[in-house]
Amino acid sequence: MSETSLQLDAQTLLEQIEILGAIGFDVDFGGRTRIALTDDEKRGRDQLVRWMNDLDLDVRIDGIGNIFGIMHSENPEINHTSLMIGSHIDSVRHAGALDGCYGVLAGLAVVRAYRRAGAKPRRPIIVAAFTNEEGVRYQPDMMGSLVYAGGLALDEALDAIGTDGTRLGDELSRIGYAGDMRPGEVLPREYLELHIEQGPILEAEGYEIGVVDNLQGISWQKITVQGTANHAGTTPIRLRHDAGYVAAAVVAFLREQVANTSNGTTLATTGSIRFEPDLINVIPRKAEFTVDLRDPDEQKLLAAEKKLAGFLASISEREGVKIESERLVRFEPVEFDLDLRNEIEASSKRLGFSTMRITSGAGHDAQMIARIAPSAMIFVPSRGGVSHNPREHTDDVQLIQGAQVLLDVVHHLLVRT
Ligand code: HGY
Ligand code: MN
Ligand code: MN
Repeated sequence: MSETSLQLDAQTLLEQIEILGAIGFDVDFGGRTRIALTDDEKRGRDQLVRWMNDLDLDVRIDGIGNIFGIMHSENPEINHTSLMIGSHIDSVRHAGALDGCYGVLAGLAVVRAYRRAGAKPRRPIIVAAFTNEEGVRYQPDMMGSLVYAGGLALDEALDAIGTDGTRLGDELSRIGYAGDMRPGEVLPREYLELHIEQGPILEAEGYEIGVVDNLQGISWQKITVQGTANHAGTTPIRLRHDAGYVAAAVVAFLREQVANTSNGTTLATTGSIRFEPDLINVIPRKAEFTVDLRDPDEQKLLAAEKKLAGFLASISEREGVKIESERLVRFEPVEFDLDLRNEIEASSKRLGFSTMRITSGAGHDAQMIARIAPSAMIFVPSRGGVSHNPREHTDDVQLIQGAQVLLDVVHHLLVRT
């Protein structure tokens, strides 16, 4: 079958992005919220399964709720022969419509091209939507692909307690996605993930396609500071054990002494912070906050973690507070498969699209699948580099270009088989 008979149905891809993007949409604030295993995410899952059934895919759900749509081929064996195209459809709060969803729906578009050409691929194609990629309710992030890749035991994942106190396994059963397939029962021969860059580089440098060389390391901690509540008006500064001040000092330290001194490679973020008793005239007795550290270089990420630990020890001494740190996530940097990267570059050039090699700042399911199969990612530009935000945007023409590259790479991988 020639590549010319494989035509991307761009219209349906764009329509499905819009339909899925409407699920969990917040008319007041903007953006959609489909946090893992919530009712809205279930609605998104149900819609995806309907679309997989429309394409006559063999739909399987595994024990952590990963959804697989299998397009069988002449070869009845699907284990270690399949080409997997995946990403996620869960979101952060008030998210854009593209993060994750674009890659899953582009996978359906690839299958649709084969169906429309009346062609059976030489090897099975599997479209995957992994559970809880964002990790904002249950940690770690990329959880479904991590369990699938054997990096986290299923039982441990099912017992994860969310930021809302719920148990992951109970929620998975409640929404009806506790599947019977054993995670990892079917492993791919290779894995591709098409994703928006979520950063500013492709747009700023003027390139159409990002060939992702590697993905930076990620370190997530939850830090709890125990101080002493006291009166804001009567307690002299020198007598305070102020958990609020300590938390703020740590956040400032991370920016000034960790990120700013790393010549821009180490990123430090405190995305969530909570005080108790959280009252205007009471010195906080307790502060709970998160730290997200990232760097493409493992040694520099270790150095950043060490610097933070040293500062926590010294400030707890100085301010007479107790500080505990709980590790939530720790993933080392990942290098993607060179052969697949070259295929992505060759397809982009065949299609006349400019490419640049790029590092992924965000975590992705591909970094987990890279543990068990050759994996690679294709990026398209994000307007203004904005993501995890209702303003996330990529032009239709750019979305279509990315999907065309994906289809071309799949065709060439299956033809060379
Ligand atoms: O945190 C990340 O980079 C991903 O969006 N889960
Ligand atoms: Mn994503
Ligand atoms: Mn994301």
